[in-house]
This record gives sequence, structure tokens and C-alpha cells, in this order.
Amino acid sequence: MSETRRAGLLTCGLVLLAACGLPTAGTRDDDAGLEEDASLLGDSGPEASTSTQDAAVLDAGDAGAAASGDATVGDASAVDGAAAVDAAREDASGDAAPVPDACTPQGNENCTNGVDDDCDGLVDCADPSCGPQYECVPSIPAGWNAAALSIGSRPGCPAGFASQRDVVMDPTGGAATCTCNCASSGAASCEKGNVTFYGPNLIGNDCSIIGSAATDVAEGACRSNLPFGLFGFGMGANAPLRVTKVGLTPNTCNGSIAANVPPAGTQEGKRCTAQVAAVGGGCSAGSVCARRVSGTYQSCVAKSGTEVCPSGWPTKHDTGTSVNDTRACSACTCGSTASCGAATVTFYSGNSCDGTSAVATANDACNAIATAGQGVSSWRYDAPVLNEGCQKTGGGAATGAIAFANGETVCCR
Ligand SMILES: [Ca+2]
Ligand SMILES: [Ca+2]
Repeated sequence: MSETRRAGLLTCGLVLLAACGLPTAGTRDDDAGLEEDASLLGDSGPEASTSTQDAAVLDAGDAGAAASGDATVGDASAVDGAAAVDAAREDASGDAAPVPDACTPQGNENCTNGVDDDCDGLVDCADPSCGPQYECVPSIPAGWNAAALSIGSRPGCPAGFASQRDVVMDPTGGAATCTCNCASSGAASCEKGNVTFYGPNLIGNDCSIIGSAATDVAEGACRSNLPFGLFGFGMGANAPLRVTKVGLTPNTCNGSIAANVPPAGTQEGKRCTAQVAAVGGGCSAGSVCARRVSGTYQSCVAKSGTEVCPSGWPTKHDTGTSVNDTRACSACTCGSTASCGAATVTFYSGNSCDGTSAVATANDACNAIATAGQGVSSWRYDAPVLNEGCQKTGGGAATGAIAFANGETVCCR
């Protein structure tokens, strides 16, 4: 039998004697001795752990006696009564086969270790002693830290949190609005054609007899210098020629961009992380015991970079130590809209492109124009410019984004 058990039984025996009205022959010295024994009970090993409250009562009794300088019967009764309860518990458990008590108090409840430290049967957050400072929160995935976030102000971190960081967060500015402006400079022209005249024949469009070298002709100019003198004697029933339209000389188009970048509407805040990374138990499935935040702070989890918020922490805040705003517009490229209309060569009987006329199409084919025996004194190449102008051909897209230096995703409940 252990010393503790002996002390308990001794105490019990004395209590029974007192209860029966039998003289206990107790003296103040006896009481003092009992209290001393009882103190041993409270201070001793594993069995004492089952009666923490009893030990506390004993301590209080001792303190009272010490304060009065004279232990009273009442004090002794309190002590004895506590000892009797202990004795009864031991009897209930059976002397023959005592049930070992696995819980050894390790001091106050540690709220983040998953253990019932103070042996009250309640682990971590389930233990009311954790309530003021800890609470059950959704599970915190690996890689995330329990954090406290203050939005709009930067008060000191709540108790239990450190690693503070002044942040800017939650930009509201959207993408840039981009408008391309295309300006035209210079004029488009279809100024040149290329005309080859062929020998006259009476058959029709026979371009077998070359009468002139290919000649570039300017658009819109009335010409009287007939090549090779071919038509000087007057055209026959048919005058074959081939007119090729030379390509467009477009107007020049210069693009410029009008970029409207809305303000990056960030706000300031402060992020703190829990000083103890570990989280405890005593919560329902899917929850853990973590430090409670206070003041303007919200309960959150944080992870560096741009992340998707984990389950249970739905409210996302993009944060960083400063804003890196790269929003802009890409350069605009512009092109001419001009084209050349149907090109023709018109022959005239008059010297100034007047009088009787006949028209040949500039289609790079052998054509025969009928001049009805009229002489040709002048001619003109015409190729109208159509749709002169400019249009956007590329660019003008919104680029960049609002990014954060030391970016961190903070997700709150
Ligand atoms: Ca604990
Ligand atoms: Ca506990």
C-alpha cells in the first residue's frame, strides 16, 4: 500500500470516529498531523491527480489555518471531508485492481497540442480555459498560416499574433480602356497605268502587232502625244490596246492610342500571423483550435502568391506591400482603306480630251475600241481612288494588371 493510500485510510478512520460521536482524542497536534498528511495527498503522485479539487481545498484550509494562526475544527472538517471523498473513490475503484489513471497533469491547458494537459477530460478548444483566447476555425491547409487581417486601418496585431506587415490590398481598378486613333497623312493615288498600243487592224482585238512600247501614264492627265503616231492618221474600225492598272499608292496611316487607366483603388491594411503555427483539437470534424483574433482584425489564413482560397475561408483579399500597376494598352497599327476604282483609257477626237470619245477598260487584256473612224487627238487614263482613309489593323488591346510586390493571398471567414 502506498503512502498516499495509507494517509487516505487514516484520514477516513478518524472521520468515522468523529461521525459516530466517539472521542477521537484528537488534539490540535493531531489535526495538524492530519493536515500534513492531507497535504502529502495533494502533492503526491498519480492518484493525487484524480483529486485536484480536493487538493485545492486542502491548500485553502492550510492557508486559512496559517492566516488565523490557529487551526479550527472547521478547517479540519473540510480537510477530513475531502479526504473521505478520496477514500470513497478509491473504494469504488477497488483495492484489488485499481484502475491506473493515464492522465498526468502537465500544467495549464495548452490549446494547440491536441492533449488534455490539465486532465479535466477536455482537450484544447473543448476546454473552457481555452475559450478566451482560442476558438474553433475551419481547417487550415498545409502551406497556409493562421492570420489576422485588418482592413482599412493598421492597429497593432492582436495578442498571439506577430509578423505584422503593412499591406495594400483589394484593388478596384479594372483593365484599361483602349481607343485607337488612326490619322491619315499624304494622299492615296492610283496615278499610274501602263498602256501598250498595238497596230491597227480591221478584225478586232488583235494584239499581235506591237505598235508602241509599254508606257506609264499618269492618272487624270489629258495627253495629246499619241505614241508612235499610231492614231494620228485616225483610227480604224478597231484599235487594239492593252491597259494595265498599276497598283495603289496608299495614303499613310499613323496609329495612336488613347488609354484610359482607371485608378488603382487599393486600400491599406495590416496582416499578422499567428505566433504559434500549430493548431489544436477539441473541435468538430473539419475544424481546428486556433488563436482567436480581436479588435478590427478578421480571422483569416494567408499564403504568399496568388492562390485560390481554401474551403471554409471564402473571402479573398489580394495583398502586398506595394502596388505594381502595369495596366496599359498595346500600340495601335493602322492601314489605308483606299483602293483604286475601275481604270479606263478614254480616247477623244478633240485635242483637250473632248469631242467624240471611246473607252477602253484597264483590265490587262487586249481590247479593241471602236472609234467609228474618228481621229484621236487626245487621251486620258483614269483610275479613281475609292474609300481613302485609315482603319485600325491591330493592337489597341488592354495589357498588364495591378500586381503586388510581395503578393500574398489572405482568405477570411
Ligand atoms: Ca491541450
Ligand atoms: Ca483540458
